[in-house]
Amino acid sequence: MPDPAELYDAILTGNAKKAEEVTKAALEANVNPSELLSKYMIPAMDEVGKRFECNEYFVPELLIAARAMKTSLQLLTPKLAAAGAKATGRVVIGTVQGDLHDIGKNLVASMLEGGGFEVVDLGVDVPAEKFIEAAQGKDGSIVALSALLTTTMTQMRNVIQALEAAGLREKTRVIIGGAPITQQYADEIGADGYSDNASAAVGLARKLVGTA
Ligand code: B12
Repeated sequence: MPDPAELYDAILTGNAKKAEEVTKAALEANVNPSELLSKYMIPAMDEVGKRFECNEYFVPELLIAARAMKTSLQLLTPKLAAAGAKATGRVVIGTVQGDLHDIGKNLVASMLEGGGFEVVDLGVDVPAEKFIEAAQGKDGSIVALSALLTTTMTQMRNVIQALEAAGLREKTRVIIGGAPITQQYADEIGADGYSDNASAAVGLARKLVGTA
């Protein structure tokens, strides 16, 4: 059986095939899925994030690491749910209405999953009502909005206003990102946080958990 510690390297180097192989073998050998996640997978994604922040890794490395992480997570998720492992928090993520760009959003979603969050991915071109529906009844959720177009970033304000109108604003945190987004814009529309990359999005979400 491969050593479960090999999972760390497989994710760090973006080797999805190896990650799948080690995860399958570890689960067959009854290694605790929460242990796989907390000892090898999350630390590997944390390291990916650090390397990205100091310009050792770039977007392609992030994407392949995220893909390897996703491959393992897909195998692990049913076992984790069965074991009742508690997620760090819940994030509802989507690209706003009118916008079809999803590479950055997917990366943020994968990194958040890697960071232990339960992620509900609503996809692209998501109208405000869909975000509301997904946050309703789930107090403490973080709503994460992505936009890549200057013409669609204005939808972010609509989502915040719709949360207010639905009486959910106090119970929900809103984080935003995407190429045209800035901290100044986040402040202007009353979002709770902004980050310009997927790795920092995890730190941001961790900071906001429990503040809603
Ligand atoms: C790939 C791409 C496309 C692909 C998208 C494929 C896909 N599945 O996503 C296709 C070809 C479909 C496309 C279409 C269009 N595109 Co385009 N596209 C791009 C391009 C080249 C790269 C975007 C990308 O994937 N970057 C890589 C990812 C990893 O980076 P990212 O998205 O910024 O995400 C990171 C951060 O921003 C942050 N982040 C992102 N989301 C979130 C969310 C949260 C909550 C947080 C915390 C952080 C966060 O973390 C991410 C990871 O680190 C950009 C150019 C650019 N440099 O941005 C143009 C660009 C965004 N597109 C542009 C345009 C104009 C269009 C079109 C209108 C073109 C046309 N005339 O049809 C259409 C619009 C379609 C639509 N309705 O959405 C313009 C936008 C101009 C503007 N200022 O509005 C750009 C800037 C190109 C340009 N320079 O003109 N596009």
